[in-house]
Amino acid sequence: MTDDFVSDLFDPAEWQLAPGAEDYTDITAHVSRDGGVARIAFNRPEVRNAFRPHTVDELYRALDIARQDSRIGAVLLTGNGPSPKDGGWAFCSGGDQRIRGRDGYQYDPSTSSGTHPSTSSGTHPSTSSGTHPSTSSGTHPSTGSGAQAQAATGRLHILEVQRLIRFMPKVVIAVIPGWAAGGGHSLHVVCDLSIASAEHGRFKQTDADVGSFDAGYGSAYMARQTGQKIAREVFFLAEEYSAQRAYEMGAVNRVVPHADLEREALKMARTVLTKSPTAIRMLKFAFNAVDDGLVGQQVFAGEATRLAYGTDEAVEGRDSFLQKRDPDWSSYPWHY
Ligand code: S0N
Repeated sequence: MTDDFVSDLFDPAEWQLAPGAEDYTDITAHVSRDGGVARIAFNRPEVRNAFRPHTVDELYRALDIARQDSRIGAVLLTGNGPSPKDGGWAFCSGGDQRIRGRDGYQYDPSTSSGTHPSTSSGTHPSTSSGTHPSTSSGTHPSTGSGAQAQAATGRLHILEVQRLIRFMPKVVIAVIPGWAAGGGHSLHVVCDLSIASAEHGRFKQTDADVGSFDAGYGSAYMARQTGQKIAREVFFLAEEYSAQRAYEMGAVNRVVPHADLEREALKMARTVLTKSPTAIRMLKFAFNAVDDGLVGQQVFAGEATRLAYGTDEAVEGRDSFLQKRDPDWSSYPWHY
């Protein structure tokens, strides 16, 4: 990837290449020059930014690098454009239908022979800290060696990207310059905030047209956002709707002139950066918890434990054990 041309809406004065981004082919990844915001973009505008397995590998990697970068508080997820073919704009049009197999895997002729680039290292970056909720086995499912890696090459693991967005303690903003369709529509649903181009922002949940269905966040969580009737209409009728209609549904936070889209998105991100990182982290996991069952409770509880470890009371518990004495809780009242 070079910085020669990224997207018509991309302002090179604001961004520098993200670590490791030189090798990406299907996405671009940048960090703001002031360090607090990541910009990650689908870069297949000729197919309305549809994703193939390799795209998903790169997307997961770039998001996870942003997750682990303690300078970054907000991520812009967008699609580069316009299409060199016809000038059309897209956020993302979901799974690349040209390579979809009967078994739910994707068979990509350009990557299915030999070792998939993202599987060659054998260890997913998110496993280095060992405890990310989306990687409970400690090894990313798309990694491995030999036959396992070969099989993993075709797997459409976009749902793992959804979980990474959901569980990363940073604010992820969907910046929608054009079509959000199918699995691309679901990605915008799972992002924390959405901002869309007034002129080109278009939404269509095509899953039922092509025989796929996001029965998780894409549909059920959308119903939480818009109400059941609207979400069912979006899925059952698969009609096109505008950015303004998406705003009226409660599916989009802001609709802005196309030319201002990335500037306004960056402004939103920078507003987030003025807030307490711990407050944002706890709020995001609190918003999630109500819909995420025991996993949501576990993530929120992990954060509560981390905060508790910072108190003198918890230090007394640890020290009493290490000093082989009874703990002295007398300085810590039973507050009401
Ligand atoms: C986005 C739409 C509505 C845009 O319409 P418009 O503007 O008229 O453009 P087109 O002329 O249709 O498109 C321009 C070029 O781009 C190609 N293209 C567009 N989308 C895709 C796509 N998703 N895959 C492959 N190519 C795509 C067009 O073919 C055209 O190319 P040329 O110029 O060569 O003709 C419209 O394009 C549209 O409806 N697109 C399809 C949207 C769609 O149905 N997406 C898939 C929905 N399902 C999912 O995303 C689920 C994926 C998934 O999560 C999954 C999970 C597990 C297992 C498998 C899958 C899986 O489905 O793979």
